[in-house]
Amino acid sequence: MAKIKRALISVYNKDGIIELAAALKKFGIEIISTGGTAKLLKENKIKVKEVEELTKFPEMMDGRVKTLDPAIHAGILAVRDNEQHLKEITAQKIEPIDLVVCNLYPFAKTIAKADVTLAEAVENIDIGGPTMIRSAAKNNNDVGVVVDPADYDQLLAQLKLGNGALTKSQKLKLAYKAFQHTAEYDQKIQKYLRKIVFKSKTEKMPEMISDHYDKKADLRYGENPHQKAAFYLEKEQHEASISNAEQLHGKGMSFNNINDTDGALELVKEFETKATAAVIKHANPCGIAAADNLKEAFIKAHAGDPLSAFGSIVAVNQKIDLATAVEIADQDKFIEVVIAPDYEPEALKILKERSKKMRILKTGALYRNQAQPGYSMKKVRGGLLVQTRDLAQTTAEDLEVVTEKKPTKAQIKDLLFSWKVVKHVKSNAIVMAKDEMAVGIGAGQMSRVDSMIIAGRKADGRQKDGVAASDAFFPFPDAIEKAAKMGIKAIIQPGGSIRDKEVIEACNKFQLAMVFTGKRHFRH
Ligand code: 93A
Repeated sequence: MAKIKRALISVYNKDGIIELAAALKKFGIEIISTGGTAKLLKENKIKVKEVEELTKFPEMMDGRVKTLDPAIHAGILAVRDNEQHLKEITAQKIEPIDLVVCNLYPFAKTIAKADVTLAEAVENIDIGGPTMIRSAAKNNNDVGVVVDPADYDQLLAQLKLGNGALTKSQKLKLAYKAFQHTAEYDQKIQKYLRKIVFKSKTEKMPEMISDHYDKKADLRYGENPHQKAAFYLEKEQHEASISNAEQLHGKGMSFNNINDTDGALELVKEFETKATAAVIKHANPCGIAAADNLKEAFIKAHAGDPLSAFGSIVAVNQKIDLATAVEIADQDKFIEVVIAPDYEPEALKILKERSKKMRILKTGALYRNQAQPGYSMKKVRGGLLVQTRDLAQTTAEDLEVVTEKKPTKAQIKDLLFSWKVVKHVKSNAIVMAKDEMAVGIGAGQMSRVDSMIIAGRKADGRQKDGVAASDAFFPFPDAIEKAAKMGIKAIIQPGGSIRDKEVIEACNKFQLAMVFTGKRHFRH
């Protein structure tokens, strides 16, 4: 293992950095450093080279450009056993950098301040730091990267053991942590900006809405045969939707088909990262599952409530392959509409052969555009209710554990899964899930406890040790008792009832874990 000769230290959080730098010096490591860090180290009698000496540029624009320079990045990225790389850096008088110690501008802390401005937040987006971290992590064969002051002691211990060198596996582990760190950092920025962008776009409701729609087609009839109907499209179409999907096969889409297919498609769109299939009846999911492949997802989705799945609509979020098509085309299943981003040619052939009538729709890349802010509408006699779309997203970090029992990792996965599903179920909605499969759904009841009972009845034992999601808070602890008796082990719900305390106590009594999302997903 090659010894570390040169380290670049550039840290915002300077805790422990003097001790670390002093110890690195003892290994004979040369230290290069940025403005504030170099100053602190020099004040503490540690010899450092300032980055300017390498870049031959002063730090510019209040530090926005300090380390963004080939003198730094070629030094980090050069592959040490690549002669051409070494020749090229030597020709430019650039020396290799073997260790990067860096932590970033405090973006999260900045945006947590009550009166933070956008400009202030943006100024705290670190560019040079993540770039160095990623360079070092990419070249982890030759370079170590430390992003967390809590890892300094371990680094020194490893150097001591390695006689001034790090092993490949130590460097690979550090690289993993580094990419995790920059990914989380970027995600915080994205989330912060998302809030601002979406808010400003949807703040003002339009004065007039009829102008936004054009008639696409007359439909045979409406919800019932004695009603006339037509399909109108928004003039501006961005994201993939039922409105711009292409029909490849089958009978014309009816009013109810369009409505139900919309529900199916919007539901699977929630699950970008995993193969997901949803089975919809009357705009409510009767089954949905995510799995490692689409065939398995479809089988699990259909098995959620096979009885209700008769005459259903199926949406999936990935290209349909032959294996999945064979399952969908199964003669025992009666499916009215299939919608997917795309179809393998032999899959499409099988589906077309299944029935002349079955409608087959293709959306193209499902996640081609981020969800557009837009509106959802409801007709009332003599008027129209218009609201912004329910685009609220919930991640593991948004969950507040309120019970003595904490949910396990597997439960959190299922809680987040069921929470995404419950958003698409008519209120009052309860979704029971296990292993990323909806095992029981209670929809459209006037009392929450009834929805819980129905979900349990549909699950028929499969909910045991599973989780449940409730689209709105529990007004009473009665539904919790029912859930506990049915074997549910964790619950996700918005919280916010005046009886939250009693509801939490009921969970504690039955040793259930419960998390609050702080957001509700009514859908009436
Ligand atoms: O403004 S930056 O995005 N541009 C850079 O080129 C750069 N290089 C390092 N931020 C940059 N850094 C960051 O400066 C580091 O990530 C670290 O957080 C901080 C250390 O600055 P100082 O040593 O001056 O306190």
